[in-house]
Amino acid sequence: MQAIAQKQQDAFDVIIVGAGVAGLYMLHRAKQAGLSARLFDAADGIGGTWYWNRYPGARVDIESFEYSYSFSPELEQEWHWTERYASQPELLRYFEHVAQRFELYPHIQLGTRIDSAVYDEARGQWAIATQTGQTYRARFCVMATGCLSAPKVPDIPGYGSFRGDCYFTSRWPHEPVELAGKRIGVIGTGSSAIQFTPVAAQVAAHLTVFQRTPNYSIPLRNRPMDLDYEKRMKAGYEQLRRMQWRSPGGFVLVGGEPRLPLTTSALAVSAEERLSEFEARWQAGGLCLYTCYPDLMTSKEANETLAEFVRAKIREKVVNPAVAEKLTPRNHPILTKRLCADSGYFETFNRDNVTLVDLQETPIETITERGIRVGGREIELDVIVFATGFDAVTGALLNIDIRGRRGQSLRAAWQDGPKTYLGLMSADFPNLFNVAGPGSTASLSSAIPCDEHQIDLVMRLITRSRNGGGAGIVEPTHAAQDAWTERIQAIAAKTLIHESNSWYVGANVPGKPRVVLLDLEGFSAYIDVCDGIIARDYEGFVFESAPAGVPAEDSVALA
Ligand code: N01
Repeated sequence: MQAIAQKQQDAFDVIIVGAGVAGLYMLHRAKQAGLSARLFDAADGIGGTWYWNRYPGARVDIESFEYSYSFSPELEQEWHWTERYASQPELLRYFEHVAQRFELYPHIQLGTRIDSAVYDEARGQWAIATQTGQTYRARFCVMATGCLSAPKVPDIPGYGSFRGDCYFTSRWPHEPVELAGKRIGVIGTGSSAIQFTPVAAQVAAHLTVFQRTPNYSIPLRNRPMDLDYEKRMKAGYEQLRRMQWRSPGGFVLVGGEPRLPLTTSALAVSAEERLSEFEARWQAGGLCLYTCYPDLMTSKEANETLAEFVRAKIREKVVNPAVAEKLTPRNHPILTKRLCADSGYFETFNRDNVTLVDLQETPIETITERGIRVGGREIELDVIVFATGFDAVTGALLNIDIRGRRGQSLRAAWQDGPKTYLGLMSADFPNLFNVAGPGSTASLSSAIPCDEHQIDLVMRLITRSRNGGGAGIVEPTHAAQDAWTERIQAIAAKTLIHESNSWYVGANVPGKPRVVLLDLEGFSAYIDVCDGIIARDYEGFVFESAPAGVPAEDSVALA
């Protein structure tokens, strides 16, 4: 892996934190615009999510033709995906190829954790400090730290006392992990666990799944890439991208055909027609049930039709009716937690070497030296895998001590919940961009198009901040920020999102304010709002003139 040689330079036009999907594209755009840039990442490799989440079974659940960068038609044509839904190793190879192809590595500094970012008002610059005490300065700071990148520390009694091997899916080791013949316990039944479980079951002596909340999951139906399909997709890329950017989720393929979401209510059609639509999408695989009827997220009655459809599928798949019932979600509407897409998850519970422990019946009493005690009995294990999720959306950002104007801390400003304008910037934190931040459509929509769109907007804001003698300083107004923050909650209030204790509302992290973290109106609506704001000369943003006394070498030289 290449990383940059430590140079003397410590001042840049742009500093980017995070070498994942967003950080890499931001670096590419900054370079293209002639800005000096450095990208830092705590990891020893690039790839962000796909660097860390390398557990067996990890793969994307949006088709790779859609989960890939759209900014370069040449890249689209030359890259060959070997499967419909790329696995983690292939995704990592893709991002490494992108970094190589667009000559990003010389600007990337790996193995460097950023501890703080402090705004120096006199100079109109950010001072970014690493864990090892070096400070770098930049006019613009782009946090591309990811929505699902700060692992949640499990609040489980006895955590730390197990003498066997412990792994987090979100921090899976880079060395080979021996799971064959082991007694494995996996805690959690979210997307990560649902991918890990079927793969681990194939090699484990015994696998015990500790389930607190049963989850809805749809078959992924991954398969090797068919060359005719690849040819057809590559020939139609332009139209596919256009449709992605006009869709609420940033993905449109249903069984290999691009389709925009239906517009009729699920309740306006006959039960027969509805079932046949659900069945077609179930057979198509992946997350396309998201793009089905528009009222699935707003009407309990409509939602229940889909939930019941999936429950029936679980009963069909799981042979033991008592186990099937435990695996059946009944306490939250479907889609109000992130829908999972699996490769044989429910069928895994038909295996002799797999046991389900329902933590609602028998909660974990404690983790012991030898295993996990539930319901008064100790389940002995060799390996515990924590698939317990993330401090989502705000976690990674707030792990950095960010100080804006007057030394104000972002943690304090967001103590009752995050406040942003467009999920991108906050008042009193000039020139600080949080890509896929709270209040954006990130994570609800496909990450790559959302990140590309937001970064294009960042570049426009940077450019606009220099126009007409500006100093390259941009910041949202408090009024615009308050209106956006209220808008996010108002949109959410019309949906069923509050009916589950998900990371979407911060409910998975004890003490986190319970507010909706994302813009539920969706990607295309978000693009329309941004276009309107740009057309009204960046309504809601203020652009400053240069602070007096800023040395010339600190000023931003934009092409
Ligand atoms: O995390 P999660 P994840 N005791 O928060 C359980 C994306 N992703 O890493 O539901 C016992 O979904 C918790 O139980 P409960 C995707 O956006 C994408 O799986 O809180 N159990 C839950 O079952 C996803 O949504 C892909 O009751 C405890 C699980 O741990 C997001 O990342 C793949 C517990 C956590 O589930 C996060 O997914 C993987 C405790 N103390 C992830 N604490 C793909 O693209 C937590 N749990 C395919």
